[in-house]
Amino acid sequence: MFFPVDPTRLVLVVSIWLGLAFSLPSFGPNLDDDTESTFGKEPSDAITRDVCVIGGGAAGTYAAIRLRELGRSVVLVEREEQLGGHTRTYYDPEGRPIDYGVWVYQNNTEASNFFAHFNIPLTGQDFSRISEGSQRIDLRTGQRVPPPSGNVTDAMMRYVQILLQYPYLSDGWDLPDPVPEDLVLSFREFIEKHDLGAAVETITLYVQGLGDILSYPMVYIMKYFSFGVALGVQSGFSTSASRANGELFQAARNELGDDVLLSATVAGMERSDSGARILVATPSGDVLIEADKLIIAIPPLLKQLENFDLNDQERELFGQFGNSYYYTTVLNLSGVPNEVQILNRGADTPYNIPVMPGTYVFYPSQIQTLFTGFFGGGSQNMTEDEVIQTIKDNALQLRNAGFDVADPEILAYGNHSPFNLFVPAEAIARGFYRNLYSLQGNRRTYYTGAAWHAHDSAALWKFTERLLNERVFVD
Ligand SMILES: Cc1cc2nc3c(=O)[nH]c(=O)nc-3n(C[C@@H](O)[C@@H](O)[C@H](O)COP(=O)(O)OP(=O)(O)OC[C@H]3O[C@@H](n4cnc5c(N)ncnc54)[C@H](O)[C@@H]3O)c2cc1C
Ligand SMILES: *[C@@H]1O[C@H](CO)[C@@H](O)[C@H](O)[C@H]1NC(C)=O
Ligand SMILES: *[C@@H]1O[C@H](CO)[C@@H](O)[C@H](O)[C@H]1NC(C)=O
Ligand SMILES: *[C@@H]1O[C@H](CO)[C@@H](O)[C@H](O)[C@H]1NC(C)=O
Ligand SMILES: *[C@@H]1O[C@H](CO)[C@@H](O)[C@H](O)[C@H]1NC(C)=O
Repeated sequence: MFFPVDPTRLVLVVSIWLGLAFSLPSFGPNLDDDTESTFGKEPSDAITRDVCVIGGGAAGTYAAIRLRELGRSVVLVEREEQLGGHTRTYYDPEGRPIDYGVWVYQNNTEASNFFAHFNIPLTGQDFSRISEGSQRIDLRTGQRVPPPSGNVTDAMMRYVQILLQYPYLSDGWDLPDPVPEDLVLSFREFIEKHDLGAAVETITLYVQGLGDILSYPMVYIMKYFSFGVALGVQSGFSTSASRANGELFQAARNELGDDVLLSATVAGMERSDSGARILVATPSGDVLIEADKLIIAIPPLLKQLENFDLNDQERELFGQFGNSYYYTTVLNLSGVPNEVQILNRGADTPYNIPVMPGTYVFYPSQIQTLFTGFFGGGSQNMTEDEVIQTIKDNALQLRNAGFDVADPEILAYGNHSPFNLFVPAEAIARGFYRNLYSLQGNRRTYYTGAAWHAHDSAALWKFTERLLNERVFVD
């Protein structure tokens, strides 16, 4: 997610339709104490918790912190060495931070409360300095590309008016049956139907990482460039005042202490209507977790769910997901002025959409000569070497556009793949998401994360808050 171009402040009168029904929960009994080894080997440690959360990205970390705050015992299981998922912060040799993953937040209650919980101050993010310095260049050749023709402000306002017709998109995937036609058109068809060509650049600069975006079912674009995001464009996004969003997850890790297992993978699982047993492999040995409830907050691809005890229904639904590939870097790109952002545009493509795999944008950081490079792999699973080579090739094309760039040096690399999980429009029309949502609560298992709502941290915190209050605490 990214928003470097500010064609417009959307002038909208807005009513907020979301109300959270907070219900104070009662909680079910713990699992029967049954110390017998479930998975054929004796774990070195066994723990009992009200809730086990798997996946310590935006959604899972929020769930774990809130559950503890509301008096539940919890354990959070994360495969990597740190929490945060798509949130990454690079520190230069002098210790100055650059966020090169999640960058800005919608200013909603959950986001401000979550940061306030850790006493991390937020500030407004102002894009105007940078967006005025945008240069559009085809990074395959260095050729300059003109800005979109037509009235961008007008097209964006019409797009947002269409969004207002589908308020339930802000809440998850509770789509009506039949699913409205606009939502299952491809992005290409939708643009043509509503004459929104002038809005494509703005939308696609924000909606990054999807792959072949013109063929995407429109509902994914609308859930990404959502009404909440449009509000952010109008009244500002928030970001950590230190410009180091990773601090949020560092603070969460400190607070969770022994209740977080890092570098931990699921080695076995047995769920039933009375609870879950999860065997987790950690660097200090296997841990058997007995939990009353399980929250799964990872991308639900079969590949990521090895050793989970999936039933036929779960396997059939998760097996339908395809995914895209998305990468980021921090690079030292001397020769490009610090107030200039480089937008990769296709000189000869529909709506000048950049060609994938390729760079989306080189965005200047607070530090002279350092840029974040956002990179789309499209449908290609690339190696780190391939990504870095293509980014460097793209940067060197800037010489043909008149920039005296030195050989770019890559200072940090982030692999955000698998990024977006999607199914075809026909599956959505047939009720894929209705069936997916019917899994919530089965065998005491609940799901959150981007595949269940949107790639939007603040929106996921709101979604997770509702899941806790309306399902996890109530069932
Ligand atoms: C480059 C980039 C920039 C973005 N910028 C913004 C932005 O500015 N603002 C914004 O709101 N959103 C932004 N987003 C979207 C981002 O907010 C969401 O994608 C969000 O991170 C999704 O959270 P999640 O918890 O669903 O998934 P993730 O953050 O991906 O977390 C999933 C976690 O589960 C772990 N995991 C996976 N499999 C397993 C397993 N089998 N066992 C244990 N752990 C596992 C992963 O290691 C990861 O930590 C951006 C995303 C990217 C990639
Ligand atoms: C977020 O919204 C609140 C309430 O409307 C406001 O007080 C605060 O200043 C906003 N914060 C930022 C960083 O925009
Ligand atoms: C573009 O559209 C907006 C909103 O409809 C309008 O206010 C503005 O005058 C238009 N600009 C031009 C140059 O036509
Ligand atoms: C970036 O490159 C310039 C010139 O090549 C060099 O002077 C500077 O130290 C580099 N900065 C970092 C953080 O590597
Ligand atoms: C991409 O390829 C790597 C190396 O072959 C593999 O480990 C990884 O699982 C693949 N990722 C995805 C999302 O398919």
